[in-house]
Amino acid sequence: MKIKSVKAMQIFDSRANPTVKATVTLEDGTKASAAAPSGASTGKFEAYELRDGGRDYYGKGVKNAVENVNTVIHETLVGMEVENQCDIDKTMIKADGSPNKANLGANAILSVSLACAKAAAKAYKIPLYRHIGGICARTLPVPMMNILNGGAHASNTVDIQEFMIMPYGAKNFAEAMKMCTEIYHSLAKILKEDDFSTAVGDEGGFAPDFESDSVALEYLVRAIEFSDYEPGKDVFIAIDAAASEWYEEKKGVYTLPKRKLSVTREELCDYFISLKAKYPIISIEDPLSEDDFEGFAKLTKDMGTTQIVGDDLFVTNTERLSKGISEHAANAILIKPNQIGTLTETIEAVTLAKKSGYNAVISHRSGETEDTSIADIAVGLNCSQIKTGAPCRSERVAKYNRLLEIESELSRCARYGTRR
Ligand code: 2PG
Ligand code: MG
Repeated sequence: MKIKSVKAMQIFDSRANPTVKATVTLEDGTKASAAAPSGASTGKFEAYELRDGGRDYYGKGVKNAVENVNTVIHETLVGMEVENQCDIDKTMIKADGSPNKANLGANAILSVSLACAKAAAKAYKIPLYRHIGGICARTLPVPMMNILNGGAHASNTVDIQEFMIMPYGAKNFAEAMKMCTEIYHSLAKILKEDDFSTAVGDEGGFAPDFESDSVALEYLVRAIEFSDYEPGKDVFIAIDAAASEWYEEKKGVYTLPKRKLSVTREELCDYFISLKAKYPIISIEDPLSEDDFEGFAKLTKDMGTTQIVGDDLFVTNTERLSKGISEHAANAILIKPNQIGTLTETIEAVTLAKKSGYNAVISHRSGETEDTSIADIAVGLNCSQIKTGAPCRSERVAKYNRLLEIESELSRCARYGTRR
């Protein structure tokens, strides 16, 4: 099925910032669209997000990225077979010509890459996850659901960016959603009773002014118990420190901006170990800065079975992941398609992770749209974990609802993610 045209337009994400939406039309009239998400706590090694600069949209316009889709990308892809994803992605990478997609923009390239995959699936009359994973696609990921927000995603007093619940005790994805939404409601109730705000952050989690991370973790445990689940048995806790945001390169220390507290790398690692000793934490993302492979390796060793996830550390990039694997830094990778810019490279990162015994956690960005591709990518690649925010704000809930739909479609062939 040949590509007839590739077109883009500027739309808006969940933080009122412009983003790129691409539409691919095939010769038989099949059409599909995809939109690029955008981060706030972005890693410095991510693929380049092309923004216009200047006064309009406070510099965040994407008119140039849209133009690149409508001209260069359209011209190079017209006539190509849409099912040939790898060829399409490699053609765009070549047309861009830079090492990090700085010329055409990773936002331009990713939206087209995903739109091509959707168009191919549509042309074959199969769901996107089936197109990506063939008959192997059947794992429903365990949600890593962010119900308390801090860091760069909320204007509260909490420095850790995300406090998440993981319902491993569920027997399927639908039950996982029941458990998580009940806990979310319980948390709202308890917060209200204690006169805390229930306003939400960028990813739909509550963002109260807690005086410490321990208080946040206490509330999570209380909310789990209030919903009649057992912390550490039915439901576990995961955190994303997003510690690159804290690192002061010149001084070599981590300064927590909200609490205005400076600590060394060793103190920070001891702090995570002490939190893990008190709470049922099974996963810690970006506990250290994006340059510190050595620190990641030491903490991964010291924390034994704890999942240590590299987000800013690896940026969905197989070169950085290879370095991590050879140095034993972390034991899991966060997979964000827009960090690398094409579906093919996203698949390569997941494949390398799995081959090397690393877990792969599919993830949204803090700035999102109604696009649900990551739900299909998770199932298509049989990734057993997904991070896509709270069960609140439609750009987050849309991904969960898509997973519910996939689970019901797969019926008895669906397999809910397990812990390794
Ligand atoms: C993260 C993400 C998503 P952002 O750090 O993992 O939760 O945040 O998109 O702002 O980088
Ligand atoms: Mg992160």
